[in-house]
Formats: sequence, structure tokens, C-alpha cells
Amino acid sequence: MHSRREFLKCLSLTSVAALVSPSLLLPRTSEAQASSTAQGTDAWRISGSHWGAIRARVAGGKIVEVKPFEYDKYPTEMIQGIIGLVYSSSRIRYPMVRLDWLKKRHLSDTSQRGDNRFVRVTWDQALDMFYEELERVQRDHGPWAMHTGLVGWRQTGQFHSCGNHMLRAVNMHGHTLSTAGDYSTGAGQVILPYVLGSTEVYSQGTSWEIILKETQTLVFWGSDPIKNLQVGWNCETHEAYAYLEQLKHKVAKKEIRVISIDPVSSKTQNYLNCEKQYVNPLTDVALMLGLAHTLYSEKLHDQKFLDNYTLGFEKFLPYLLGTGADKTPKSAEWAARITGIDAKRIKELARLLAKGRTQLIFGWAMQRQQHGEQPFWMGAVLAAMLGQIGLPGGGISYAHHYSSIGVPSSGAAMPGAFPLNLDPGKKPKYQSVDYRGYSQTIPCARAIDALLEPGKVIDYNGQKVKLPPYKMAIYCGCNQWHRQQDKNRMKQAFRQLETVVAVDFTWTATCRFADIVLPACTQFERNDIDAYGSYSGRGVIAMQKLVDPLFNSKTDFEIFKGLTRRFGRDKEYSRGMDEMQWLEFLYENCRKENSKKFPMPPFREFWKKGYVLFPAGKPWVRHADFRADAELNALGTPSGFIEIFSRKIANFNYPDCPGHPVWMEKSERSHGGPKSQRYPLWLQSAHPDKRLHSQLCDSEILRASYAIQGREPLFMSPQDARQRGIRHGDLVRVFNDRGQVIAGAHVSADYPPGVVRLQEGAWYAPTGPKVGALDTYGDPNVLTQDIGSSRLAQAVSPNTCVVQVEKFRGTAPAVTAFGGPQEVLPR
Ligand SMILES: Nc1nc2c(c(=O)[nH]1)N[C@H]1C(S)=C(S)[C@@H](COP(=O)(O)OP(=O)(O)OC[C@H]3O[C@@H](n4cnc5c(=O)[nH]c(N)nc54)[C@H](O)[C@@H]3O)O[C@H]1N2
Ligand SMILES: Nc1nc2c(c(=O)[nH]1)N[C@H]1C(S)=C(S)[C@@H](COP(=O)(O)OP(=O)(O)OC[C@H]3O[C@@H](n4cnc5c(=O)[nH]c(N)nc54)[C@H](O)[C@@H]3O)O[C@H]1N2
Ligand SMILES: [Mo]
Repeated sequence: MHSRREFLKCLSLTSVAALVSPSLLLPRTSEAQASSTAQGTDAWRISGSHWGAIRARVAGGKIVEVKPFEYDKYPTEMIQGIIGLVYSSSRIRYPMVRLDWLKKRHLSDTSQRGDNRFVRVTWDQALDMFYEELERVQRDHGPWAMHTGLVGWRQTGQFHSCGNHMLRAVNMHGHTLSTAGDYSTGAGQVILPYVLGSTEVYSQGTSWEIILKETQTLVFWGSDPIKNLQVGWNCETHEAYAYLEQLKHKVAKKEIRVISIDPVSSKTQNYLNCEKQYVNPLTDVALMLGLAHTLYSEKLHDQKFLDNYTLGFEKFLPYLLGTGADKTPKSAEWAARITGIDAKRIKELARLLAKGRTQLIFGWAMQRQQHGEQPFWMGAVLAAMLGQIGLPGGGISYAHHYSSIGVPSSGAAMPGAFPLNLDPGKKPKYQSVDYRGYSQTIPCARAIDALLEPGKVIDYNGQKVKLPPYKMAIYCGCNQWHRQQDKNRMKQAFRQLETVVAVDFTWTATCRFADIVLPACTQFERNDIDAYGSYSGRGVIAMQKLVDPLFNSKTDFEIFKGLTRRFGRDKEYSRGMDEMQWLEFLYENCRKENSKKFPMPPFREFWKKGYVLFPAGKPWVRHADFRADAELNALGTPSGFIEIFSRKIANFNYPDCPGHPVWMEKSERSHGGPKSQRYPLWLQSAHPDKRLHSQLCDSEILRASYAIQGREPLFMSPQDARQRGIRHGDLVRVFNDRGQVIAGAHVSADYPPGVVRLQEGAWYAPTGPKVGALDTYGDPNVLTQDIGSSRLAQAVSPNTCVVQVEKFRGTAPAVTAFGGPQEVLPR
């Protein structure tokens, strides 16, 4: 399976000021640049981040101003949250241990977990306890009991990439339970290799330049690039925005028709001023089937393409036409009843897609739902019927909203990362690989099931997985208590854990529900280097330390070196090199690889200047090679063709993922679907506009720009608000059978009736450790359900969720999310 990490490995081998201007989409003028560079350069340093490269001014040992790097013409407002992140009142100041755990260690009362009472300890005490737990678990249980949670959106920097530090140290000690898949594209990355031969989601896409030139109809299907391109996996360049700006002009001049199919008016729709096509939430597959049915009945489909490049259309056709078992033609009229779109409009849309050059661009929220495999599979079938896959400006893309995909790759090698594995020939201290019959790897989304249903055997992508009731979990560079669904279920599950370690720089809910909490420093308190542009590979950026680690925090490198010292492996861990030696090593390796095609200055020169830029890459068309010669450039599917019907999947015999794409009703759905009588509103938890998941939520200045009465906004339609006597700015209670949260009503005409949004990453803020406790800030994952997408991918399904909303009456409890723990004395 291609993880992001693996992708980046391949890449490296081949190839507090006021908020920024009101709109991030206004390009910075050269005037503004000239005046900002004139402010004196001596105390300015350069750094990189998920939110772009920055220059920061340090005065009196404090970061006092942050501005975008000159090369970034479309900076995000999020960089103005950086100062608030470093100096947040939620920073972890020193190592801390949960009160009852300190007294009774792994025999502690775990129902107290989350009560927020912690005792301050020294680094030596904390690392000793961490190490003693590693020993105990390997000795008394074995590798199945030690879980290192999937590393998430750790801050940028190739050397300090914190997950690698944690994994290398823990791997040196013993084997562990690991995870497969990720939270972003869990369903997509499992289904698409069967259909198109690669995950697609993390692949470079057709260049924007070509789309702008060739495409006549562009469909953003559940994709909001204007919002989501603000962040990137490596240091983000924001170059894609230049193309989106050109697209806006072309829309205005009617040179390209852009249609956005989305239940809400997204930021992209509003920016481009494009056509809005509302669809009932979670019903995209029905819409695609209605379109496909129209194409086929009106003979608008490309039979030649189907014959030459695909497999299994004839097996899908009876289902589409209703001549198969279910006797239901998937006509436009049929689709209209499910999708809430007129049959006439569906037919018009089908004809439009078949006319001229059409590029489909899919987002990922659509596959973060029950049966999330289906929209991506059916999307490929629809694109195959249109016959434009591999043509310039035609076909399908699954990722133009992500990390500037669509900006051509330079082809330069990027610096490698600190190794997460042991060096060749080395073995861990504990070598046992006895997993007692449990699986060594579980789908990441099933981590809570493993605790609540120990030993349960589940289906996963053609295999059987036996879930181990792991005893200890280590989280570093992820926020498990943000990303995972159904918090009340999690609370129950966490009681099964003997020991939880969290390494972070800020007191997230994951820290609150941990036993040992270790303070890392932020990326702005260490030196590092990073790729500039995750896919475009536009250069290498220096991340010059702005200030020393605050309070008692340390770099993850120092923390895990300290841990490995406890079993005599610290020299091997660090290879005897310090931070700057590692940076030079990683940089010089990259320079050597590039030397023939992309000459780079020596390390010292680079470090002083702060960056090196490479020439832009050449425009490129995805799947063009396959189209040119389907035999020579066969896809990675079993047949080498696009598989409309997959024999492999059919043979798995999964009722929730049969051999070709199908529409299936969801366990709950608004707009007349299951449970909508009681909970009539669809809750979508889209990615936040002014955060990266939970990151920056604790940055007070940014939070103040969107919070309502100090709570996370609940976006809702004027109609739904009026019906409930709710006004913009009121506090509301959002609830279903799984939980309840307080939020602040943000009433907006961008939302249609029946649809509400709480952005993911809102900090979990329960009134206490009790299961069912009210959340005082507005975390959507109190309300979402923790079910697998299907037996195939077992991916997360947060977007399959219905709720009810009412005006909050009475005195609202204070928000408990921020400001860290209650420090107590050991008694
Ligand atoms: N309801 C709902 N839930 C979702 C989603 C959704 O759409 N809806 N989306 C899902 C998706 S796509 C994703 S990717 C996940 C994201 O899930 P995560 O990647 O877990 O989310 P982050 O909030 O980015 O958590 C990163 C954590 O690492 C810490 N950290 C950052 N840098 C460092 C470092 O250098 N050292 C250390 N020690 N710690 C560091 C941060 O402070 C933060 O607490 O969420 C998923 N959850
Ligand atoms: N600002 C910002 N950008 C980010 C991130 C962030 O945290 N903040 N996170 C990054 C990460 S890790 C990821 S994985 C990506 C996530 O990328 P996505 O998963 O694509 O992003 P979302 O914002 O959840 O949803 C995109 C659009 O899908 C629509 N949508 C939701 N459900 C449906 C549906 O059933 N049908 C249709 N047609 N549309 C639907 C939403 O209304 C929204 O407009 O974003 C990345 N970019
Ligand atoms: Mo993600």
C-alpha cells in the first residue's frame, strides 16, 4: 500500500501582527513585498510549515512578527496563528504523569483517565517510567500489546519528523502492533488499485496549465480546493492558486464551464462564482448512476473506449439498466428520488459531460463515509463511459485539492528523512514476533474496535484480521482524540488500556487521556530542512530555529535519544550525529543526487540564504501513457485495464462491496433516509478553513476570528435556524444517540436546509471523564459513528452522521478544552 510516507520516499529517489489581508486570494503586490523586505533583515529568519514558508522576526528572544516568504504569492491567513501556537496557554510546560497512574502504574483506575489531574515530574523520571513500561509490556505480554498509533500531521521538517523518531526508538526496543491505511483516503486508496491500478489519491495529476487550455467542462465533485490547498504535507508553496485565479477569469468570460457538485456552497464555488449543483448528501453514487444510465440510453457513451481500455462493462450493464436481479433501472428518474435533483437536470448534466472535453475532479470527503469505496469506483466508471481518461484536460482526478497536485513536478530529488527503521543488520532488544495469533497490522480506523472487541476477526481487503486487545499505546505526531470517531465509545475503550504515552507540544485531548505526557517543542524551536512543494518539488527550504525550546520542552530527537539511552542504543539511534550534522547529511545527500541536473550550493551557503529553488516542471497529463498504449503501459490492475467489474473483489463475496459499483442505502441519512425522522440534519465534518485539523485551534488569535461565544461554529441554513428559534450567534446543542456538544450558531445561506457543518479538529472539551459527558466546545467526533466503510477498506466513515440541533437554554458550562491540566501534588 502506498502511504504518503512511501510516496515521499519515492519522490526523494526519483525525482503578532494583525491578520493578513482580508482575502488570501488577493495576490500580494510587488509594492507590498518591497516595503516588507525594507523593514530590516537582521532579526528575520526563514522557516517552513504546512501553511507555507514564512519569514519571522525575533526580538528580545520572542517571535514578534510572521510574514509570508516572498515566493508565496497566495499566503494563508493561518500563518498568523503561528505566534499564538508557540505562545499558547495550552503549551505543555514539563513532563507530567496522571495522578492515579503515578500511584498505581499499569494497575491504575482507568475510569479516571481524562479527569485532567496530572503531577509534574522530571525528564529523568518520565523517561524512566516510559522505558519501564516498554520493558514490562514486551516482557509480560509481547509485541501484540504495544501499539504505536498511526503518525498523523506531525509538523514539517525532514529531520525532526517526529513520528520517525518515535518509531525508530520503539522499533529498536521491540516489535509492535502497527496500522494500515490512513484517515484521509482509507476507502479510496484500497478501492482504486483494483480499478485504476494505483491509489490515485496521492498521485500527481494532470497539470492545471493543460486543464486551463483544454478543458471545456470542469466538475469539482465534493472538492473544495480554495479551502483545502491552504495546507500541504510538506512546506506548501500555494502555487496552485495562481491557476485557480486564471480559472476564475475563464469562468467569468465563459471560456470554461465549471460545475461544483456539493451539498453546500463551498469556498471554491464562492470564489470562482461557478455553477452550483446541489446534491443530497451521501447520494453521489445514485447521481452518477443516473448520469451513466442517461449516457447509455442516449448512446452518448464512448463504446470504443470501453472496448479498448476497460474490463467488465457488460457485467455492470444489467445492474445499470435494471435487467439484473434488482429489476430497477438506475434511470435519471430513479436517481432524482434519491439525490433531490430533477430528472431533467440529471439528463442535461449527462449531455453536457458528454459534449466536449470534460475533466472530473473529486475530493475526498465523499469516501470518508459508509460505502466510501463506491463513489470513487463509480466515478471511474462514469469517466470511462465518457471516454476521456488520458486526454489532455479530460478524464478523472482524485486529488487536485491536495498539496498543490496539478502543479508540475520539477523532477528534482528532495531531502530524505530521519530513518524510522533500524539500520541494516541491527535487531531490536526484544526480538519476539509472537503475536499470539493476533494480526500484526490492523486497519488504523479499527483501533477502538480492537479494545472493545478483543480477538474479533474482521474482513479487510480479502484478508482476515484478528484484532488484538493491545495494552499500551504511544501517540506522537497525531491527535488520536481528535481524529477518531465516536468519543464516548473511545472513552469506554481507553479504560482497557494499561498505559498511554502522548508526546506533543500542546495539551490536546490525547494528552488529557494519556498517563505519561512528554513536552516536545514546536517546529519553530528547532533547526530543520524541508521540501518546498510536496509534489511540485520546487526547492529545499531551511527551517531556521526562531527561539529555543520553551519551558521544559525538548526536540523529539532529544526525547527519543533519551529513551534509547535507557537501553544502551542512543549512539546507534543518532548515529553519533547532532541536529546540524544530520541536516548537513540529509542536504548533502540530496545535493549529490541532484548534482547532474539541478546544481545546489553547499550546505553552509544554503543555510545562510535559507532556500534553494528549482526550475518548474513540465506540464503533464495523467493516464496519457496508458491511453497511448494500453499494453505497453498497462495499469496496475489484475487485467491491466480499467476494471469496471473486479473479479478479485467479487470473489471476496462482501455484501457491502460487490464486484461492481452499486448504490446502497446508508445506516443513517438525512433527506428522508434512515433515522432522519428523529435526527433530520446531516452533519458533515469538513476540514477546517482556519486550522489544520486540531492544529492551531489553541491559537487564540485565530480562534477568535471564527469562534462564536468562544465555541466552535455550527454552520446551518437560515431555514433550519428559523424553524428552531435560533439566531446567528446563539449557543446551540447538537446531539444524537452517540453524544452531545455545545456550539455557536453560524447561520449562513451557503448551507441548504437539512445540512449542518462542524469542522473537524475542534478540540474535544468534555465536562468530565464520564461516558456521555457534554462537550463544551463543539467536536464533531462526539457525534460521528465509528464504523468501517465496508469489509473491503474498513476505513473511517465520519460523514455518515445525522443529528438534531436546538437552542441551548440555561447557563452554558465553561469551555474546558484549553489551558492544560490541573496540576496536583502526588498524594
Ligand atoms: N469527523 C472527522 N474526523 C476526521 C476527519 C474528518 O474529515 N471528519 N478527517 C480525518 C483526516 S483526513 C485526518 S488526516 C485526521 C488528522 O488527524 P491528526 O493528523 O491526528 O490531526 P492533527 O490535529 O494534525 O494532529 C497532529 C498532532 O501532532 C502534534 N504535533 C505536530 N507536530 C509535532 C511534533 O513535531 N512533535 C510532536 N511530538 N507532536 C507534534 C500536534 O500538536 C497535534 O496534536 O483526522 C481525521 N478525522
Ligand atoms: N484548510 C485546511 N485544508 C486541508 C486540511 C485542513 O485541515 N485544513 N486537511 C488536509 C487533509 S489531511 C485532507 S485529508 C484534505 C481533505 O480533503 P477533503 O476530504 O476533500 O475535504 P473536506 O473539506 O472534508 O470536503 C470537501 C468538500 O466535500 C463536500 N462533501 C462532503 N460530503 C459530500 C457528499 O456526500 N457529496 C458531495 N458531492 N460532496 C460532499 C464538502 O461539502 C466539501 O465542500 O484536506 C487537506 N487540506
Ligand atoms: Mo487527511
